[in-house]
Amino acid sequence: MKSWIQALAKTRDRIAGGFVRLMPGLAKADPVALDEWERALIAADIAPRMVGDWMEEVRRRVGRGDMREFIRTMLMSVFPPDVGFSLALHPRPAVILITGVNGSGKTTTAAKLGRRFMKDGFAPLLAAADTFRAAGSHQLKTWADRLGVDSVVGQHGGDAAAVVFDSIRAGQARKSDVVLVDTAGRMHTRQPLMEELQKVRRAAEKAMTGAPHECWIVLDATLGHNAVSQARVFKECVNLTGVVVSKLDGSSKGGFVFSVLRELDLPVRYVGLGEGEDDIQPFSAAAFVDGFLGEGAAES
Ligand SMILES: Nc1nc2c(ncn2[C@@H]2O[C@H](COP(=O)(O)OP(=O)(O)OP(=O)(O)O)[C@@H](O)[C@H]2O)c(=O)[nH]1
Ligand SMILES: [Mg+2]
Repeated sequence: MKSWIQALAKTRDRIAGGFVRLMPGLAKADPVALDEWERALIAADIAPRMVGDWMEEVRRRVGRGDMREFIRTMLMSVFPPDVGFSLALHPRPAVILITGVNGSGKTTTAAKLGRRFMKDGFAPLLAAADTFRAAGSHQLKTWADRLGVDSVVGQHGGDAAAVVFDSIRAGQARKSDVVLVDTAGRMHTRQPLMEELQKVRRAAEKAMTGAPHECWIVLDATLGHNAVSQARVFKECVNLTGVVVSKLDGSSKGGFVFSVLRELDLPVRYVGLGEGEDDIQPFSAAAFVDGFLGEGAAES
């Protein structure tokens, strides 16, 4: 299982030596260190507007006391307090629709979440509603069988909306706690595919009042800030309620996570830290900021 510190190594490596190296210079109000710090933030794919705001605060503060703790608190304040996501607040079964562009990590995320919920004592059901790709449903079914999680699988070429309807009804009959619906990848620019997603959503509503209770988009962290523009289109189309960031471990642009809430008004629910079945964690502002700043950032 990968840690946040390991997973954010590539983002930190973008800045030779990492952020911690710059701290002594900031503490001494060294203008070169300040410029380097600003460039480092931009290189990590943080929105320039946010970097501008931070730099103003940092410049006001440099040379006065412990910069590391000041910066850590400033970065943490971007996020709401860590409360985590609670299935218990939802009716049974809670229906979670997992959406996103091609290859973003939806199927892997659905499987990892299924395992996580099962470990937490819930009864999950994985619904393979990617009927578009021949291997789509098969891939989730393989995960489900390996993890020992219940599943409903759609036929290749079948109607994804029908699979969603059937899987929610199956979840009710089998007394599942949560139905995790894996959908086919779609480009946000392809209108007919986005309409199909709306149809999938309506099928969930028809199967169970109030469903889907959550609709998440999986954002590939290797795309950095570009992933945010995709999410905007999905949000307009299907009323997203949250974000899962995948592949944080493979990304050097992890800084985009700082802009998700401000630009999309959506919480980051979970983060994928690797390809393994346990490499998913509830989003934690403290873990993210410490991973971003590097070893030693937490103590000061
Ligand atoms: N390193 C890393 N790889 C990941 C992570 N999540 C997914 N992947 C990899 O990303 C690739 C695509 O993952 P899938 O889950 O198949 O993506 P998808 O969104 O379902 O793809 P489509 O259904 O084709 O749209 C796979 O090779 C996964 O192993 C992660 O958190 N870290
Ligand atoms: Mg998939």
